[in-house]
Amino acid sequence: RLPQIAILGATGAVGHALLESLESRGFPVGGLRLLASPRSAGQRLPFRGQEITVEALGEDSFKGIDLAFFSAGATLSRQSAPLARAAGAVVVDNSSAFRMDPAVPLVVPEVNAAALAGHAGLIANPNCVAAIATVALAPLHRALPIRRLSMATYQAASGAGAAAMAELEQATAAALRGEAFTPRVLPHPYAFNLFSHNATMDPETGHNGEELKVVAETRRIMGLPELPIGITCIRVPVLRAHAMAITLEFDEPMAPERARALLEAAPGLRVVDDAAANHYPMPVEASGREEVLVGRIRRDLGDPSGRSLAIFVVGDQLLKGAALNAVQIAELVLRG
Ligand code: A2P
Ligand code: 11C
Repeated sequence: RLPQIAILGATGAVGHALLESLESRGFPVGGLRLLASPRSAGQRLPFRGQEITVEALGEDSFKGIDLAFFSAGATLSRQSAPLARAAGAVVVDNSSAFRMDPAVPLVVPEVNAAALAGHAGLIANPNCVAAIATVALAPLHRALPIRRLSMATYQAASGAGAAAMAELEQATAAALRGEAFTPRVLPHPYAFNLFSHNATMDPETGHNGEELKVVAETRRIMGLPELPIGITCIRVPVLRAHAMAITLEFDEPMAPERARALLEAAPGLRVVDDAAANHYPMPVEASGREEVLVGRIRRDLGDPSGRSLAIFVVGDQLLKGAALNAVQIAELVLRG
């Protein structure tokens, strides 16, 4: 029997990408229930040549469901996970609700698939920066232990949802017409601008919630609970791919050529590192792609000991940063 599948948050940016990924990967689907808020009930979304009607989330939404993807925010995940579990569904949750719960595996299949063993029917899908970064960090760390990381991110609108993507387009169009535009979704003007990530600031650490999540989740996925990580997260006017400049300090010197060979052989990655053409990873080339792009592989001039490398990593926020990773987790769950 093919699995009965539900998507909570089907009308959102990640919801659409989940439909794309289920389709593009030929995921086995016996039936598909699309769930969203009452605002979207009755809307029809395309899947494998059919149109599926969106239903409002309700008490019985998970009856008969084997596998549920959640992407409607942490509050709804906390409310709906017990309902879906009680109905017998395995939940792959894209929110931050359960990511640091020791009883819930937090999984990037290329990095820590083994963490799925013995899962209790609830699996957390990581923050998009953590998922994309660890695909590039893990193969290097397996070869030579990383002892410290420093990163700056350039994050796309999609991380703030479908409404933020629309706001980027509207704000840019208004700016080109010379018209005023008042931001409604993001806190600052988005056209021809960038700003510190909109997550809530933690006055104690001087870091925002996004930065703290990336630190905690990267440590957990890599199995390095004490790894020192410096980070600055910035929102940039890009639609759907996150970029990150990462400096890695290893226990011993790592030659850039060796790092490149390790990255070329690693799953889920494509090396884009053409110095002659000045061609490196770019959001326009990462958007819509499953692989994470990595390039600018070089010795970090800021560390005279020679133990540090710098890399530039770009991945589709909606695919590897969210939906694709969730579907890959579900593939492993079905395989058992
Ligand atoms: P809706 O489109 O009906 O508001 P995004 O992150 O792109 O903004 O998407 C958020 C997703 O979460 C959407 O599918 C949205 O549905 C869904 N959602 C928001 N609030 C609720 C709710 N109260 N019940 C069910 N789904 C919700
Ligand atoms: C962003 N990464 O780009 C965030 C959004 O941890 O799931 C997703 C937050 C999360 O704004």
